Amino acid sequence: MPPSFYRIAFLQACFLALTSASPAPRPNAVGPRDPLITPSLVEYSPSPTRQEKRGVVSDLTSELDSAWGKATSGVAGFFQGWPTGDAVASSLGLRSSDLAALPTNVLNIDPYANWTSSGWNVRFHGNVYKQPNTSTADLNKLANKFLIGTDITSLPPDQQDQARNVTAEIFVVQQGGVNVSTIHLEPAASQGSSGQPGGGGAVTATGGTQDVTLPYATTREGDFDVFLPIKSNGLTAGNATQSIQRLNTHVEGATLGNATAYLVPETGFTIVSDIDDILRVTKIYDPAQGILNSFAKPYTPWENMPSIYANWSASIPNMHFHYLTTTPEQATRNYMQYIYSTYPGGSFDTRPLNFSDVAATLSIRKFLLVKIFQTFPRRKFILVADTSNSDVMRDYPQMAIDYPNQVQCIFLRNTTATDPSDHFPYDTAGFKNLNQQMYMFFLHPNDLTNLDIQNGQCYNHSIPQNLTFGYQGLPFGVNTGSGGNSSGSGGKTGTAPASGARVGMVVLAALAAAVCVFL
Ligand SMILES: *[C@@H]1O[C@H](CO)[C@@H](O)[C@H](O)[C@H]1NC(C)=O
Ligand SMILES: *[C@@H]1O[C@H](CO)[C@@H](O)[C@H](O)[C@H]1NC(C)=O
Ligand SMILES: *[C@@H]1O[C@H](CO)[C@@H](O)[C@H](O)[C@H]1NC(C)=O
Ligand SMILES: *[C@@H]1O[C@H](CO)[C@@H](O)[C@H](O)[C@H]1NC(C)=O
Ligand SMILES: *[C@@H]1O[C@H](CO)[C@@H](O)[C@H](O)[C@H]1NC(C)=O
Ligand SMILES: *[C@@H]1O[C@H](CO)[C@@H](O)[C@H](O)[C@H]1NC(C)=O
Ligand SMILES: *[C@@H]1O[C@H](CO)[C@@H](O)[C@H](O)[C@H]1NC(C)=O
Ligand SMILES: *[C@@H]1O[C@H](CO)[C@@H](O)[C@H](O)[C@H]1NC(C)=O
Ligand SMILES: *[C@@H]1O[C@H](CO)[C@@H](O)[C@H](O)[C@H]1NC(C)=O
Ligand SMILES: *[C@@H]1O[C@H](CO)[C@@H](O)[C@H](O)[C@H]1NC(C)=O
Ligand SMILES: *[C@@H]1O[C@H](CO)[C@@H](O)[C@H](O)[C@H]1NC(C)=O
Ligand SMILES: CC(=O)N[C@H]1CO[C@H](CO)[C@@H](O)[C@@H]1O
Repeated sequence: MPPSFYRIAFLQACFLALTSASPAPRPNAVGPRDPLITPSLVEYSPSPTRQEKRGVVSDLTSELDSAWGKATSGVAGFFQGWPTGDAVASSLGLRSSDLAALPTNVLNIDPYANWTSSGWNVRFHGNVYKQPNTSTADLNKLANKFLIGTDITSLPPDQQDQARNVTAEIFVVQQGGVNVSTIHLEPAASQGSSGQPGGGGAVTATGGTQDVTLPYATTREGDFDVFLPIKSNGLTAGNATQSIQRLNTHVEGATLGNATAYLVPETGFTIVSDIDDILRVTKIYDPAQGILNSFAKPYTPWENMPSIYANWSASIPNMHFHYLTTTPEQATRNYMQYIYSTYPGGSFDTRPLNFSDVAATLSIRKFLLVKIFQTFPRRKFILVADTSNSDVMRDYPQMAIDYPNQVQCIFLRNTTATDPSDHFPYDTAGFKNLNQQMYMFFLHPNDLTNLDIQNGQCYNHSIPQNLTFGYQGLPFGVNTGSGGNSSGSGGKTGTAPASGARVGMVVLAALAAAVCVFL
């Protein structure tokens, strides 16, 4: 394990401890009773003076912010601050005449469409950019900025090639103020043997051939994201079919701008699935590994997760799949390629470029979830991800509260359980008032087999749940929260120090301040 990892874990501990200790602790909650804390204090606090502690803690603030950003948004966090537009042009020394000569590329992200009184309403979204022809030597230099403790030249040739390709995708020059026209639409041919069909029951559309022009130019960052009603031209109405119809969307003049639009009827089930560490092995909680898995190594599925989705796609009529990841838009193409060759076809969402600072980054998932929930107010959603994303842990249960009739199931892989290198704490507080039948923390894809999710059976009774409804997986095995749920087959809540939680956190604050000195 890279030492930097422990550093992040401890910095998180500092952050958590300091933030949760700031309200005055209850008077009766004084006194270090938690046996987990004492041995560590001895082990980790040689002799920093009080004055130094203060200084160190405040000096750490900015580092904490960035570590916290990483901790809370996983790989998306490590990939915080990718350069855009002018920054790329200047870091590559590009002149405007160089740029003018480059072809324009369009990232056309697979849209979904809802049925409205004006007909099918398609959410076109994506990015317009130019990709400079950067030399191998420059790409190697740039790639090394991302790789942690690895020089690109030490990787096998195919991995070097991929790392350069991904780096080249990051160092693109987004094109603001551009009109996106013309987008050609036509019925998508059956996907046949290449990849998997577009979700349960997708059919070849009965019409829809037309050209559209988006009503607004791209944003400063080159993004476009707009709902646009299209002409029927023979399409089946959304209230006259249960099937998903698919249209090819092709942006004129762009060699890479093809995507499939999913015309999704008013009722039915939609899976909203995260990708990293649930559909592919990323290990976002282990920075060096996470970066290698994202930049250089071929994407690999997590265990037999593809067979779970294939079964849901085949057996649940008209299942709509929507892949929602907060990975930056620049990496979208790699994600789409991997997903469409491994999982059922479906619409896609990634991180729009205007969400740039840490606070905005943490609000993306909610923003995108709300958008799809409001677009399909009568569909039921099955939300899937893993415990290492703090935004998931907060937003998924909140969606069940804010849209009580729209969340059918929440499935969260407990990454700590199967991967001891995951030391990211996660907060289960949001699940406190949810019915256990609608959610499950699970260990392996097989735990999801034989569930009757259409009828709301989302909990597999053979998987004990260990929710404390507070922070779990903190350093030293500390949990916070009221615990109390003993569910599953005699599963008992973990080591949650119920009323002593605050005590633990106060002591941890002091401890963490001391520990940070030595990192
Ligand atoms: C289907 O939707 C259209 C457009 O919203 C509406 O005009 C029509 O009455 C609906 N038909 C039925 C059977 O509900
Ligand atoms: C990219 O640059 C290399 C080296 O300068 C050159 O050989 C190649 O033709 C260029 N490719 C394009 C598409 O311009
Ligand atoms: C890298 O990109 C080139 C050019 O698009 C492509 O031919 C090659 O297969 C890619 N390599 C990998 C490993 O993705
Ligand atoms: C984009 O389209 C609008 C409206 O058709 C037009 O006024 C504007 O000049 C166009 N912008 C560019 C950069 O072509
Ligand atoms: C994109 O779609 C257009 C029009 O259907 C087609 O001619 C072209 O070959 C497609 N490109 C790719 C890369 O699939
Ligand atoms: C980003 O742009 C979208 C529109 O494309 C807008 O709705 C959203 O509020 C913006 N988000 C931020 C953080 O600026
Ligand atoms: C269709 O989606 C748009 C955009 O989210 C939303 O405003 C509208 O209410 C939806 N229409 C229906 C009939 O659900
Ligand atoms: C996740 O797994 C870890 C390690 O087995 C366990 O301590 C923890 O209680 C589990 N969390 C949940 C929510 O089940
Ligand atoms: C809950 O804890 C039990 C006992 O440690 C463990 O066997 C089980 O896998 C845990 N459940 C989850 C979802 O991690
Ligand atoms: C529950 O999980 C077990 C173990 O992964 C699996 O064998 C079983 O099929 C699952 N489903 C049900 C309904 O028990
Ligand atoms: C496949 O999905 C269906 C529908 O949810 C379910 O009834 C069946 O048990 C699943 N089969 C497996 C092996 O998970
Ligand atoms: C399985 C189980 O007992 N779950 C319960 C956990 O606690 C919440 C809130 O008290 C209940 O709603 C669940 O049924």
